[in-house]
Amino acid sequence: MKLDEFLRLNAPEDLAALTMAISKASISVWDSIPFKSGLLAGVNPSGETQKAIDVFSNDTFVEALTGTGCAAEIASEEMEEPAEAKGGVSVAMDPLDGSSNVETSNPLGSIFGFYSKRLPTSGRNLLGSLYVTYGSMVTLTLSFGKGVHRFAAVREGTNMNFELLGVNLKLPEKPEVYGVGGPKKEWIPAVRGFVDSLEDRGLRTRYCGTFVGDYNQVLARGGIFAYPELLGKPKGKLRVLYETAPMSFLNEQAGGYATDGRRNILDIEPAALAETSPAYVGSAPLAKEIERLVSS
Ligand code: FDP
Repeated sequence: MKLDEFLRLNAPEDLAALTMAISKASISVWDSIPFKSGLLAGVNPSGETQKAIDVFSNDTFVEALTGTGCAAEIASEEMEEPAEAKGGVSVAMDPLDGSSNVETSNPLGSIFGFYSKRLPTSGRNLLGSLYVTYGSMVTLTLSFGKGVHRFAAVREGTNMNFELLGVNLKLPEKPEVYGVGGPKKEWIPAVRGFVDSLEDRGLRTRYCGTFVGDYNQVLARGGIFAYPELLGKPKGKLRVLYETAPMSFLNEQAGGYATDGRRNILDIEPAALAETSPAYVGSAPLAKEIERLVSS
């Protein structure tokens, strides 16, 4: 089944239009990566170097989302202020997740959260979320609150279309992999102890350096991804609105749990667009275990 048909049957009209626009724009982004990698183009609001591909993917998605007439505002990791539009859904996005992977051709991604309220707001106001992976395949994994479904881009003549790859994805019961970001010597003690115990339980490290790529492995194999609280960085690195809340929404729909170490990530009320939080996302028993360890 093609993405547009699936959306017609399973999504409200506005979310369907936004998702179709993202799917088309994601192919342009993917096509452009070889041509726009490595060219410096400034600094983003978090002080990180922007590459030309960061700017291109941001602008491509903003234009596509605005064109649907369904977005109220579009906030992005790459913009100081949201782009205002005339529709009803607030969109928060990380247009190119893991951009430090560009030169090495490791997986990249894009993350989108569809919120019912003006931003910043909590993940409890998410209507749906999706992420795209640019790896061995271009995949689009979405949830509108009724399970998690995945599509893959396939070529048909000169077009690329997204075809259904899997429905009602669930995290496997037996966890197999874990990936933890940040410098190991800066992990708080609870995280160090937890990771040692995962090793003792036979889980294997899988870390590619892109949140969506690493989470994608957790969804397929069971386990946990974390960008934890660090000794000098209590709020971690990943941004709540653009990254951790949309992924936590989807992870919950796949039967998992996501915490900042003290509470469900969806309960965080971010005060600023670029607010960060530690994130422990994956199989529910593991995420609850690290929450107990961090909060005790
Ligand atoms: P990147 O800075 O390359 O965009 O979104 C931030 C992110 O990537 C995540 O995708 C990834 O999980 C994390 O940062 C990697 O950070 P470290 O290099 O500190 O491990």
